[in-house]
Amino acid sequence: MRKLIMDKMAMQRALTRITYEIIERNKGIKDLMIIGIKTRGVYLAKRIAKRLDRLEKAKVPVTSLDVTKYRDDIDHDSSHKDPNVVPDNKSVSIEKKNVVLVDDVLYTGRTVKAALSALSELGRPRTVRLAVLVDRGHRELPIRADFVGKNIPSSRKERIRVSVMEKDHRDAVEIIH
Ligand code: 3GP
Ligand code: 5GP
Ligand code: MG
Repeated sequence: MRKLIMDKMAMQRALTRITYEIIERNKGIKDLMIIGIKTRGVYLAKRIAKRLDRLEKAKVPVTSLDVTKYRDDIDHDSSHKDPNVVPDNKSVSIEKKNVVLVDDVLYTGRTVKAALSALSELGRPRTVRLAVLVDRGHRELPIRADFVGKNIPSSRKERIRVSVMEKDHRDAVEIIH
């Protein structure tokens, strides 16, 4: 069974609110850098960066991290192996930057942990914050998001399907059980 949790408008509003929250927390966009976690986190990161550019009339750098390349996304137990972390652009400087990591769904927190390890290899940012479209609970590590589109309490058996226009030809968040 599938239930629509967020439609196109709800997703847009959530991303807009998160963008304002980022500006407020950062007191502007100085030294801000947006890093999307592949795959869908990257599209969401780009959308947030676009909103930041529009609101603050300046360009905010946006890049991506691949932390899921060797993760098995279907079998959760095997996905708990240490993921291979592949920063897209090793020459990108995160030194003293205020980094905002962006992902579609926050679940156990292991992906974020991998992303934090990847960042520490790239340099020492001033701050790292986390923005997610959906927090579905079930954390296995002491990790939380600073900016949340929507909290969706889920059972472990359920799945959250995030569809983005850029990849899936529609914007939607659904819960599948
Ligand atoms: P993403 O790469 O855009 O984040 O095939 C990978 C996709 O499967 C991921 O898309 C992710 O959103 C989705 N997915 C659905 N359920 C799960 C899950 O339980 N664990 C993980 N790791 N990915 C899941
Ligand atoms: P975590 O590492 O926190 O367990 O899971 C986060 C990553 O796994 C996210 O990048 C997300 O893509 C994926 N993920 C985990 N559970 C779900 C889910 O129910 N739906 C979707 N779309 N992705 C999930
Ligand atoms: Mg993801």
